[in-house]
Amino acid sequence: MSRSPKFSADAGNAGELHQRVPAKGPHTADGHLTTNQGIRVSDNQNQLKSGARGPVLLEDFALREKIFHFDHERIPERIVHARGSAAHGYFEVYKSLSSITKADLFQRPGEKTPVFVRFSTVAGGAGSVDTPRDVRGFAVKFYTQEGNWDLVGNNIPVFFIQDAIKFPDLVHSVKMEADRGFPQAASAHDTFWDFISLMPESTHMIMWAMSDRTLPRSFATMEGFGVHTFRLVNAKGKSTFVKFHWKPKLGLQSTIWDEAVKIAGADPDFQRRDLFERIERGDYPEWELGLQLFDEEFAEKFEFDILDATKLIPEEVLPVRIVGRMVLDRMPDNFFAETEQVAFCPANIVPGVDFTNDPLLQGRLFSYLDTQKSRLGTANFHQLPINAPKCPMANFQRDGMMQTLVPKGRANYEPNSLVQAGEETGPRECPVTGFSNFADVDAASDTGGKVRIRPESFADHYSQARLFFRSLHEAEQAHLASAMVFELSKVQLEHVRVRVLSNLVNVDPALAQRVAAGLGAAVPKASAAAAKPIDLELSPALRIIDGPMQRETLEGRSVGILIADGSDAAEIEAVSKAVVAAKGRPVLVAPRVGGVKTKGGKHIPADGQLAGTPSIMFDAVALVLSPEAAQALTKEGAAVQFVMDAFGHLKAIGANAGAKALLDKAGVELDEGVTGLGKDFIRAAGRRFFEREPNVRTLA
Ligand code: HDD
Repeated sequence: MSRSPKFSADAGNAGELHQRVPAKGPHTADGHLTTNQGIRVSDNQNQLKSGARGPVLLEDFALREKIFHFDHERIPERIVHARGSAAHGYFEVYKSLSSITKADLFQRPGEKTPVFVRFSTVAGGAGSVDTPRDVRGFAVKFYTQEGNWDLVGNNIPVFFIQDAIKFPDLVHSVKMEADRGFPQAASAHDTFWDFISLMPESTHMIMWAMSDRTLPRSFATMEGFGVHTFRLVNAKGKSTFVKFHWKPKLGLQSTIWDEAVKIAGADPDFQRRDLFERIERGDYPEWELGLQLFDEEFAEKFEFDILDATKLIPEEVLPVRIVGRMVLDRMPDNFFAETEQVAFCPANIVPGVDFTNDPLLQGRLFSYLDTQKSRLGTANFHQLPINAPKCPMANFQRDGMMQTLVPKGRANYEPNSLVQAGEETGPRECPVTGFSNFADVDAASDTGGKVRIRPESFADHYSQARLFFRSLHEAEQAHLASAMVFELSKVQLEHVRVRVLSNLVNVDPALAQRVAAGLGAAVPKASAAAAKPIDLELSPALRIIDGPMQRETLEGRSVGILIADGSDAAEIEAVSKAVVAAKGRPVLVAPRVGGVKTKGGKHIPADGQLAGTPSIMFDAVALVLSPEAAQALTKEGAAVQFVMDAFGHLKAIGANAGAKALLDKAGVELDEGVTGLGKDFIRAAGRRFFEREPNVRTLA
C-alpha cells in the first residue's frame, strides 16, 4: 500500500489526460472543467481528504455535486415504448395539398419541414434488445411553422383494442409478469395470451403481431401507420377523412424468427446500430408519406366503422396517395437529451389536421400529457430543446418547476388593457388564424357540434349582481361600496377605475355614484351589456345582517374581560358566570399574565396579557376596573386600543362604573351596545352594533 501523499491517479499519463478538444455542447473558452456553478475544477482525480489516508471532507463541493448529479441521472422510462432509437430529418411535400388541408407544411411543393422520428419496441424495458417479436412504434414530430404536429403511430395499421380504457390491461398483460418480473420484451407468456383470449377485438391485431411484421429487419424497412382515422381540413373548413401511411423507400423486409433470436444474442442493438450506421454512411433512411383519403359517403358505405382502430381500409379498396417524403439524415447529438426526453403527444396537431371520435384516439389525447409530467417531472417539458416548437410561441402560462423562460412585465393574464398604460400586453388570440376544431356537426347533431360558443342564456352578467347588492342590509351595502373605494383607490391605472365604474352603473347607478364619490371621480356611462340587466325580486337570504341566518347569541362567542389590580372579584365572577351560562367563553385579560390582586386581596390569574390579547380576539368585551386602575390604564396604549377597537369594531362593551376614565379616553360614546355588566350586556354581547358605524368611520 502506498502511503506517499505525492501519489496521484494520473501521475503516469498526465499529459495525455489533459489534452483538450472543445466540446460541441456546453464548454468553457479554454476547455477548462468547471462545476455546475462555473467554478474551475483543479483536480478531477482525487477527492479532498484530511491527510492522504484520512477521511473524505464534506466540504469537497466538486465531489458532492458530481456524485449528487450522477445519482439523479435517470428519469422514469416510458411505460410502453421504453426502448427506442431516433433520428432527425425532414419531410418534403411533393405538391400542394391545399385543396384538402390548410396545414402549412403541405402547401408549398418542395418545402422541407424538420422532423424528429423515434422508433421503438413496445413491451421491453429501455435496456432490452432490439429484435423481439413486437410491434414497433413509429413516432414523427413535425416542427412546422404553425407548431408541432406529432403523428404517433406504429408499424402496424391496426391496434389491439377499441377503447382506451383497456390500454392499461393490455400493457400490464404483455409486460413482464407482476410477481416474477419476467419475461422481458416478450409476448409469449401466460398473462398476455390470457388477456388476448378474453379480448376478441384483439384478434385482427394478433394476426399482424404473429406475422413477420413484428420482426422487421431494420427500421428503414418497415412501414408506418397513423392507425386512426384522422381528418384533414381545408381553408374552407371542408373535412376529409385520412389514414396516414409511411412507405419505406427500401421496401419491406423482415427477419426469420430464428434469425431474430440469434440477432438478439449477437447484437442486442442491431436496429439502433443499423440506424446510426446508415446515417453515418449517408444512406439516409427514407419513407414516402401516403394518404388514404375518403369522405362521409365512403365511410357510410365501408363495411366497418372507420372509427374502429382494429380495422384497416385495404389499399385495393382505397388507394394510398403519395404526397411527400421523409428523410432521416442526422443522428441526435445526445441520446438522453433528445431520444429519451422527446415527448410525443397525439393531441399535438396543427391547423388543417383534426381528430375523429375514434375512442382509442380520444383516450390517447389525454394519456400522453400525463405521462410527460411523470417522466420529465414538470409541466415545462415543452421547453426542452427537442420538444420546443421551432416557430415562435407566446402565451400566459407561467412558472412551474424548471421554468427556464424569463418573461418580462406584469401581463401574465388576458384580457388586459395595460397597453393604455404604455406597458406590454402580451399575445392575443386570433379567430382567423388560430386553430379551430372541425365542428363535426353530423356526429354531434344533438349538441350542435363542437363549438367554442357561450350560449345566449349565459349572457346576463349584471341582474344578479344587482339583486345581491340591493338585497344587502344597508350597513353591508356601505361596506361593499367602501371596499370598492378602498380597492380602486389602490388601482393606479385610471382607465381601469373608470371601466369598473362603468360596469357598476349596470349593477346599480346609486352604487356607482357612491363609489365614484369615494374616488373623487365622475360617474361614467354604463358599459355595454350583453343582456340588459333587470330588477329581480330581492332575496333577504343573501344578506348577513338582519337576514335569516343572523343569530343573536353568545353561543360560540368569546368575551374578553379586562381586569387589573383592585378589580372587584365578585363582579369578575358574576360576569364570567353569566357569559358561561349564555354558552359563551370568558377570557380574563390583565396587564400582567400572572394575574391581578382584587379589591379584597384575592389573587385571580389571567388568561392573557393585555398587549398580546387585543380585543380583536373577542366578540364582545367587558371592563371590570377600579377607578384608579382605569385612570392608570388611560396611559396604557394597549388598554386604550382594547376599548377603542372594541367600540370601532361595533362590539358590545359592558363596563362597571369604575371603568369610566378608560371609556372616555377611548372615545366611547354611549349607545345601545355600551352597557353595564348585567343582563343587558349578555344580551348585547351576542351581536354587533352596525347602527354605531356612521359615528366611527366614513363609509361610501
Ligand atoms: Fe401509445 C407511447 C403509439 C395507443 C399511451 N404510443 C407511445 C409511443 C408510440 C405509441 C409510438 C412512443 C412514442 C415515443 O417514441 O416516445 N399508442 C401508439 C399507437 C396506439 C397507442 C399507434 C394506438 C393506435 N397509447 C395508446 C393508448 C394509450 C397510450 C390507447 C393510453 C390510453 N403511449 C401511451 C403512453 C406513452 C405511449 C403511456 C408511453 C410513453 C409516452 O406515451 O410518451 O402515454
